[in-house]
Amino acid sequence: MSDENDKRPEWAPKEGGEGFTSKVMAGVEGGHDGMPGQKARASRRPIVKRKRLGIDDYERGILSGDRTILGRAITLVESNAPAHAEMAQELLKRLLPRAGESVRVGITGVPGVGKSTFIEALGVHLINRGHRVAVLAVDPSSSVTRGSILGDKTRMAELSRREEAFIRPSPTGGDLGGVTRKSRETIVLCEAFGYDVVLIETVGVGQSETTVRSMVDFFMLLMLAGAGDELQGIKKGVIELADALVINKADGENERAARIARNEYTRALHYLAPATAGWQTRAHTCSALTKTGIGEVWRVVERFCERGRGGGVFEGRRRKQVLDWTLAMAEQHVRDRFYRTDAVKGLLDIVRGEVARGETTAAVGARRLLDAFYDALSKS
Ligand SMILES: Nc1nc2c(ncn2[C@@H]2O[C@H](COP(=O)(O)OP(=O)(O)OP(=O)(O)O)[C@@H](O)[C@H]2O)c(=O)[nH]1
Ligand SMILES: [Mg+2]
Repeated sequence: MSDENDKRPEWAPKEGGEGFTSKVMAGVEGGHDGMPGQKARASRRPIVKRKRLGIDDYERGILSGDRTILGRAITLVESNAPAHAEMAQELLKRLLPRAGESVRVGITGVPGVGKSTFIEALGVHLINRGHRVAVLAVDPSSSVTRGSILGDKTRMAELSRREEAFIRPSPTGGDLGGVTRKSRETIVLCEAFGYDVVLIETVGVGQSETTVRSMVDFFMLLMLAGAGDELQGIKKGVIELADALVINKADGENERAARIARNEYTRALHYLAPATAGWQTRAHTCSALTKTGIGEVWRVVERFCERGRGGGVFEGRRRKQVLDWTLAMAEQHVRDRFYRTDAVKGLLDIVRGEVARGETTAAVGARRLLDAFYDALSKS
């Protein structure tokens, strides 16, 4: 067994291409990286430590279309080490002028609705039309449900074999704020690299829909028709975030039910405030499995972009997103600092008790905590 594929994680399909950035690669191969061409027997070779990359290597690699370097740059922005953070921010600053040229599409829906299958079908459709597609996943609960995100990759076997596609699983670990930052920065890297469509899959868990909505231009909710209450399983409020509802699995016996559901949703949507000003959200049907209706769904996205770009809605949303994000990061920082301050920690239980017993008013309690906080800040 000296096949290089053996070095991949067990969930990776045998034919998976470079899109599987997390595959384990042999350190040295014949003809690779300017090494003299020799018959590499990868499995017997000791794994050679990868060369450390400097900021210029990252920049050059990304701008020249080196997907291995893109993968490593994403690992860099995902790192929680302070030394990496500084380099990552410098790299992002350099690449920012080249980012922003893509359409960012968020795709959500309950587990099993067919998101990964849909992304596979849509991704291949887009590549065949000359696009370059990056697929990212946002899963704030990934430390718990890691299995499902890894499982996704096998559902995208065809897409992952295509040169023009890049698939990156969800960043793991950390809170929602951390995952959000990593995903947003990964989008910048992918755009600078030249991907003009970024598809972001998220599982309908916790706050992930709102998070993904805040980083995409177009947000799509995949749904299923049929059995009883059609709203079942979909969290309240998620429909209001969507620019399109897509009823998947409209194939075989399910096709008729899907059409009926589409009409019902389209009627109901008229009574909801639109997710995007000036855009009427509608319901559509498709089958990710038979690849029917995929082109139609993409035309909806294209229409949305044409309209949005013309009226400035598109740019306005992006500007607002980046500003909101800036402030959210600053607020998060202050909040963390507040709760990590020893003087505040020491006082918190006391104030809590006094306020609960009605001995102190809320305003006085807050004032005491803030005084302790500012006092500690001025001494630090
Ligand atoms: N009949 C039919 N089956 C489909 C269709 N799309 C997906 N499926 C099947 O539905 C199952 C779940 O599909 P996935 O693409 O993994 O669903 P997902 O939404 O990504 O699931 P999670 O990642 O677990 O949240 C698989 O068995 C697919 O083959 C479709 O259009 N028609
Ligand atoms: Mg999936």
